[in-house]
Amino acid sequence: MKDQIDELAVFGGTPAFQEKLYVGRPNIGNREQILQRIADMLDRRWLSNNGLYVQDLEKRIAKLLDVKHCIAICNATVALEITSRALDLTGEVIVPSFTFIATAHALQWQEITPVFCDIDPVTHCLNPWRIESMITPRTTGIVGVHLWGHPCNTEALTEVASKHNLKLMFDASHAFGCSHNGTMIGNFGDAEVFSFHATKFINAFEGGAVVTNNDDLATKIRLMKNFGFAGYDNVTYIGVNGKMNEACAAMALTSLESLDEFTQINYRNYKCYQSELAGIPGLKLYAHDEAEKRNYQYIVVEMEESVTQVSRDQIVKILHAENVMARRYFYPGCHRMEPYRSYFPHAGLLLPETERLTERVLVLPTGTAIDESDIRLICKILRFVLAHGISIRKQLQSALKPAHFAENQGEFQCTKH
Ligand code: T4K
Repeated sequence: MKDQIDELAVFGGTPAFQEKLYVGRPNIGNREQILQRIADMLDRRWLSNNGLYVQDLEKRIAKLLDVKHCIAICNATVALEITSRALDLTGEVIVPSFTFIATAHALQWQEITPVFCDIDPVTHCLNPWRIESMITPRTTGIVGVHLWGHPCNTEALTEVASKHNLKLMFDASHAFGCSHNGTMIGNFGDAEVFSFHATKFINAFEGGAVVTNNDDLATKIRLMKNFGFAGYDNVTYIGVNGKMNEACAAMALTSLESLDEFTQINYRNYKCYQSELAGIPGLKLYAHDEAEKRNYQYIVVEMEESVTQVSRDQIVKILHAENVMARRYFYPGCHRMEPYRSYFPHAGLLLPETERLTERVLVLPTGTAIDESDIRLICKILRFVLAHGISIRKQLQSALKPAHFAENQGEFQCTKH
């Protein structure tokens, strides 16, 4: 452990970890089971197109979430695209900017304008009280994001959507296995979309699903994800290829069987971070509601730079040097990425909480790939750095003179004027 500032890897010391610790390291589950499923799949020679694994996965998810329909899709981005099209969204749709870019892109890809709305500073989800002022005659829907697995204020969103005759769907990519007032996420709005990307709580290598209690919508989405085929040689609708293949479904089924184990490990890690970070001035761990079902997949820390003296970006640089690959999700906010920043250069004026959070949030590694001793060491580094905030900031600044930081996809480089 570091006793002197010069021992930090950013100043030339040895990195605390020999190998990189990543945010979003995949949970693997039962290796023998996945390999057995892949072998069976090869023996059966049924690799895609609504195979047995996909059917089984859809049934198990619908049962687990107590929802009428689950339609497996190749990834959540395509699932969002298909669902928004099936809901006849057009014109403008209200979304948060503090989310992964796919939430906005899925709309813009279909020439639907994402209108960015600010978030609640505590939950980091859409602020329902800000929505009415963003509604125009072109608005057709709202897409809420259950960020970090925390449910949106579904009651208030449902009320505003029905008052203005808007469709309501949720990007539930982070919220598989989570509940809201005792009801599983998957049962809110017109439809909800999950991601089973490799980095997600339950993973299918790449994958996603739409869940809904609406029979007609489910039928439409099933057609749309399979080119519109209603049977052999019979296309009744315009569609795309959104199918999940059998290898992905095999992985998802295996992952699903480890849901309790993954939850326990994530919860153990969360509690470890909670106790190790307690009392560090200027750091606040995002609180998961333990009275509800949660997957604890994201360890989110907010930093108050006026207290810590080192900025969030300086902390990221220090941690990366120690091989802790912390992330700045979801910096800089969708509204500051293309094409949106060119379309709406002043969007930030209406998004004060989003702008504030994108400068403060740090996401730390968790999941089955790390253990409590890793977490204790990460937190010790943070505690040490923040105990010497002013000196470290000065040393970082002088080490960088006369160059300045430039950003490149979360990494930092020095560039000359
Ligand atoms: N809506 C929301 C709210 C989302 O968060 C996402 C996805 C979507 C929609 C769209 O879902 P999908 O269409 O993907 O199903 C990553 C994931 O690629 C992305 O799926 C996820 N959100 C987002 C939060 O994180 P990046 O740009 O950070 O990816 P990347 O390559 O930097 O990897 C993330 C971390 O995971 C790294 O620290 C490395 C590690 N990693 C990654 C992979 C793929 C591994 O250790 N092993 C791996 O196999 O977006």
